[in-house]
Amino acid sequence: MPPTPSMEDYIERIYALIEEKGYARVSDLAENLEVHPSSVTKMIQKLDKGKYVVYEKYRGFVLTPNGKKLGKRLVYRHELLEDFLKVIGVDDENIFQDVEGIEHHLSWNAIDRIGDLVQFFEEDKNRIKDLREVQAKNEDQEQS
Ligand SMILES: [Mn+2]
Repeated sequence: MPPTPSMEDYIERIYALIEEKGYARVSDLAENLEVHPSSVTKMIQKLDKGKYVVYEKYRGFVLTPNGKKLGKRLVYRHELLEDFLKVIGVDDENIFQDVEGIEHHLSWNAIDRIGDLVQFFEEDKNRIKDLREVQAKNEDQEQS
């Protein structure tokens, strides 16, 4: 059974926390995801059942090799989509929420093609400049 969007959010955040601090606790996750600790505990049990984490009641939890692999991909996906929105000129203040809104709803095929597009723009900064010119033209038109 593939993970639900909410499971993906948890796996992504657990992976990022472990990368950053070496461990992930229920309290860190609750704070990070702005949810009640009891919701975290419930989700951890679900992730344990799905074999993404190993949960030990009084000692916390760790990612299984499978959970770790998925977590790495989910963090990559989030960062790629942020780069993508930045490249296409989305305002900084919208980027995080927009990525949170779309990241669970794209195929890995689409993610790979977006990766190509980001690479296409980053390999030659003139391409970004050309895109910005189109955008400036459109903004002028919107205003007139
Ligand atoms: Mn995310």
